[in-house]
Amino acid sequence: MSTVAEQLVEVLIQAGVARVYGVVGDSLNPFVDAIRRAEGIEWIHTRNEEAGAFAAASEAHLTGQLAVCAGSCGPGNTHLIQGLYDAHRSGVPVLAIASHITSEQIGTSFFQETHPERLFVECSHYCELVSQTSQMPRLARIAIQHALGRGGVSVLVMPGDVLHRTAEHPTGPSAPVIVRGAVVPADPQVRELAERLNAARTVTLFCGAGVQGAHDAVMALAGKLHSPVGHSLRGKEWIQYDNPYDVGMSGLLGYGACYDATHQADLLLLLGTDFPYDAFLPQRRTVQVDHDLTRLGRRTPLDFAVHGDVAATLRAVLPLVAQKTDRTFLDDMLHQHTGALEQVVNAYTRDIEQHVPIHPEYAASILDELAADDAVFTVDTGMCNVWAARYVTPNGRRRVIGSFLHGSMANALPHAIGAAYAYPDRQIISMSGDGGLTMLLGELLTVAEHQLPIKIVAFNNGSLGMIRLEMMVSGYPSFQTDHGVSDLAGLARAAGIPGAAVDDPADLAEAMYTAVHSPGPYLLDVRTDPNALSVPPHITAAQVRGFALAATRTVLDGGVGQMLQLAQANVRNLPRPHRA
Ligand SMILES: Cc1ncc(C[n+]2csc(CCOP(=O)(O)OP(=O)(O)O)c2C)c(N)n1
Repeated sequence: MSTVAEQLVEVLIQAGVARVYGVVGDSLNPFVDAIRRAEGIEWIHTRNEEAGAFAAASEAHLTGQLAVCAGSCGPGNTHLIQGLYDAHRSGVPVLAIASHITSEQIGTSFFQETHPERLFVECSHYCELVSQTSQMPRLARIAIQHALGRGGVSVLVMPGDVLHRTAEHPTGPSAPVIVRGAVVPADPQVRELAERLNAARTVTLFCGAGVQGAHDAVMALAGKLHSPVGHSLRGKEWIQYDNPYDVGMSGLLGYGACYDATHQADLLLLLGTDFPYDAFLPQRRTVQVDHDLTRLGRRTPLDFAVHGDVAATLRAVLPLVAQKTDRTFLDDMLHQHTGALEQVVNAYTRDIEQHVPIHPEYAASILDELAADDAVFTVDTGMCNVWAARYVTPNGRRRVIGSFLHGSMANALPHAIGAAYAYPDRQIISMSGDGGLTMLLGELLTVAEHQLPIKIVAFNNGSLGMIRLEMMVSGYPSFQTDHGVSDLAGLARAAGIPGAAVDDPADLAEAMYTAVHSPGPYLLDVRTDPNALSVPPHITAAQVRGFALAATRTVLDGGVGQMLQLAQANVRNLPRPHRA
């Protein structure tokens, strides 16, 4: 008979799990040993369980399939938390195996005792203690199905002694449902949606991550309605490419005419977005489509809502939507978008090749140019979010992920580790802040040990730059944000990863080329300007104050990379000349 640990491993293999990320230890040992002996599943050692959870989150995010991490009792569990929050808030299916102290000691304040079944409640859909062998393998299957079915984290709390015991029930076969069915909206809702779209003179579409797989349908609807199409940060990778209706992004990092298009339309249609910054939404004349009923009306009062997948809903409604004839609103917004980008772009491109320290915008634009067409970018929380939002040009094949909902620092490198396992044949680029990279610096050793061909582009401004900016616009002097520029390339080399530092913008293109084309891992330490995006020249003091106080949409206006060329191309292709 197999042990409970062996049974658990067998259930994971049946669910298609190929690896478990984490750090070994005490109560977890029976599980780790079962992995050692099993075929078709491997243990991936990370230097910190937090990184293991981030790596699993990334793998789940990119593939949509279940990914697994594990931590030993007590501190091994508590380290998992950050990455599990990230996975859970991003709605991606991760199972955490949280081993626990031996059963007879639970409740005695034993060495390393925590209560994992309480600890993980807030960052999971399902979190259960397996206290008896008779609960297995059923609870393992329920945990997996919760992670996949509800989209998020499940935690199995496994005392070491239970893992070690002989299984009571045969494992048996299992076929977890991995492919989701479509959420098809009800007919009356589809009809009313069509009536509202037809009745409105002007309609703007605002797209979130829920438009994945619905690009064609959104374009078809925009074409019929002559609608500007804006997006959130998470929606960008799915909708901004091949989009002649693009008016940019909304939110603190936003740019272009998205804000105006969403506020000036007669009707705003939210598609698959749970965009949290309600101050950027008009709070009126809004209709929402989402596959998750709980999100409807969460950010704004709604005139009407439809429960359905975006693609299924749009496919159903399109035949009922009449072709609008007046495209004045769309054309105005496209011109406004281009104008807005032209205005800001000069400030960030003028003399950029001579600017020392290097403009991070310049580094990001070169990276965008040199990165592969199907590269996966993982992006650190901090200013790298801004550079990725504005300079990484989506094309439908590239992926851009980050801790966009939990907003945790240090995510990019461990996310890149998960991405490298998920897609061993694709180029994986970690856009890391120096603060983020050094927060989980040990993961350089993980990259080196497993020879993961990750290209780490470190935006090394010697500063917690995002917070420096926040302090400044809130009227605080910057304090405790700048701790000196570290030799990140030297640290990488010490860890066994080739690396180079670059501080002369004239050398940047060649250095970046070397980095992205190196066959194995590489760290490019780009010495960037901590003052980037501090106060763009056309921003007034009142607007700067407004960033903190009223979330004005303009303060973070900065360079926008190829977005300007895309916008200019869209305007050039307008079917009639620009009206004055
Ligand atoms: C774990 C964690 N701690 C603190 C913060 C607050 N925070 C957000 S961005 C940031 C600075 C990031 O600095 P760095 O990685 O150097 O990137 P930069 O903004 O300079 O590009 C901080 C401290 C956070 N989001 N997560």
